[in-house]
Parts: sequence; C-alpha cells; structure tokens
Amino acid sequence: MKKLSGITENTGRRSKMKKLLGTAAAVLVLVLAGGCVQEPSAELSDSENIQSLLSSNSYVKMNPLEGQGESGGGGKDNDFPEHWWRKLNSEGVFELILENDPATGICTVTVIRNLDASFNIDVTHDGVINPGIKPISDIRTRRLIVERTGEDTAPHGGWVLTHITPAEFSLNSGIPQEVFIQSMKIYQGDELTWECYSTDTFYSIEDGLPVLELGTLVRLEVEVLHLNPQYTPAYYVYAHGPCPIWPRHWMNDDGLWGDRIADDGIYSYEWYVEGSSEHWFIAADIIDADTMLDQEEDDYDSGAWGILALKS
Ligand SMILES: [Ca+2]
Ligand SMILES: [Ca+2]
Ligand SMILES: [Ca+2]
Ligand SMILES: [Ca+2]
Repeated sequence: MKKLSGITENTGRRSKMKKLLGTAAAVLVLVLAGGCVQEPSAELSDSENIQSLLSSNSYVKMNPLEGQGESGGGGKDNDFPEHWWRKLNSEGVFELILENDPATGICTVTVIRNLDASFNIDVTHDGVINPGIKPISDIRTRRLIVERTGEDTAPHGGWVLTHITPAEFSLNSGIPQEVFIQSMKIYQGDELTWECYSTDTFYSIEDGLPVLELGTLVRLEVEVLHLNPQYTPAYYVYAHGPCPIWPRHWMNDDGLWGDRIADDGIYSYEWYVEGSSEHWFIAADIIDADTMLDQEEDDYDSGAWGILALKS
C-alpha cells in the first residue's frame, strides 16, 4: 500500500491525466451508465462489488459547479461580466479504473466523469440577462481507496471506502488549459482545518476530511496558476460551497472581505457556514480572463478542485 491520509504521491499535475488515461497499471476499466449496477450480493465479484459501492456512494459525487452567484467586484465593476453561470447538459458515464487487482483486499480506483455543460456569460452591463453561450467539455477525476474489511455477505461484499482525493476538473475540449488551482486551505476561525497541495493526496474518510460546524466563520484560501496571462486581471477565482445566498462567490486577493494580505497570490472567501445537507462539496474554480471578457468566442478555459466537507 503506497498511500495514507495526508501523504502525497510525487507526480506532477500535468503528467497526471496522461498517466491516468494511458496507465499500464489499470487492471480493469469499467464504464457504467448511471443506475446500471446490479444489486449487491455475495454472488458478485470484487470488481462488481466495488462498482456497486461506488456508484451509490455520495462521497464519490462531483458537483457540476452550476448556478448563479457573485460575478465579482460588488457587481458594479465592468471588468467582470454582468452575469455568468454554468448549466449542466449531461454528466456522461461513470468510469472506474481499478489500478490493481482487488484480490489483494485493497484497491486504488480512479473515478472519471465527463461534464457536458454550457457557460452562460453576459458581458453587456445593461440590466438585462442576455448571455452568450460557450460550450463546456470537462473531465472530472478523483481517486479513492477501497478495502475489503468484512465478510462476503456484508453489503458490497465487505468493501468499504476508506480514502478519497479531491476532485479535479480539467478541460476535455481540445482547448489548451492555461489556468489551474494549486492549493486549497480551509480555516475555521483562525484554525487551519484542512489543506491540499496536490489532487494526488489521499484523505481518510474517517478523519482526513474537513469537518465544519454550522454557523462557524470559515475561510477558503487558494493559490492559482495561469500559464499564459494575457490580461489584467489574468483570471477570476470563485468559491463554491455552503455559502450564503448564492452557491458561488468571488474570491479576492485585495486584502478585504476576509483576505488577510493584499496581492500575496492567496485568494480568499470567508463566510458563515449554512445549509442543511449531511455534507457539502467545497470547490475553488479559476476562469481565464480570455473566457470572461467576451460572450462570443469558443474559448472556455477553467480548472477547479473540490473536496467533500462533513457537517460536525
Ligand atoms: Ca446584460
Ligand atoms: Ca491575499
Ligand atoms: Ca476570449
Ligand atoms: Ca486560455
């Protein structure tokens, strides 16, 4: 076993997709449409039990980052669009890559979901919602570890989920991706609750995920990368999660609204946790200014990381 909570595999970000998609280590690739999973039973093989465990497990879900939210700059700044939002068209199939033989009783799995969506963007500040639409074709990847801990007759043949990585959203459109999230930190008050510097880091379901208390002041801090900045600002950064009013908020690096230091490359959003669900998907999202400054061009360029947060 090569991974534990908080331990990062030493692989580079941009080599990762290549590694995943061309991996020689994969022993089994399973592609299943949603819902097409057999009922769990002792008759199933290990791989079938893993499929049934993961296809019904809410920890495996990856949010499409849909919905309206803050554009940024208090809504008055013409550098930001008047409105923008993603609209999900289809999530495609659910692809599982078993990276080793599950007969060992422990298995690392890559989960891939495609995302077919529309980027609605309105850059005309006229008080009217009149967006253009840019196509989104994304691939969302997460890895996880499952272990066989019980008897064959236990649910899913005894297989349980023990560790997950963050979900990573990458372009699958053929357009070169130039914007990336580099790190994520979640604070409650001034205490660091959770941090991530690589989407290859596995977190224990048991005690490695952020656990948030309702009503607590939470701050998300992220660092980002633009490989080819063309504009000032070169990109826009957003938080998604159990936030007030909107599910999406602008993250700033201007030393205000929770951002501790202006212009230090750390973008922040601070809020009081609300929401009633059992757990939440907290994501950070960077969008290229080239995408945000017009509503005609087919140039959607964005990257995101998302992690599950549990309610205490
Ligand atoms: Ca408009
Ligand atoms: Ca800052
Ligand atoms: Ca453009
Ligand atoms: Ca770009």
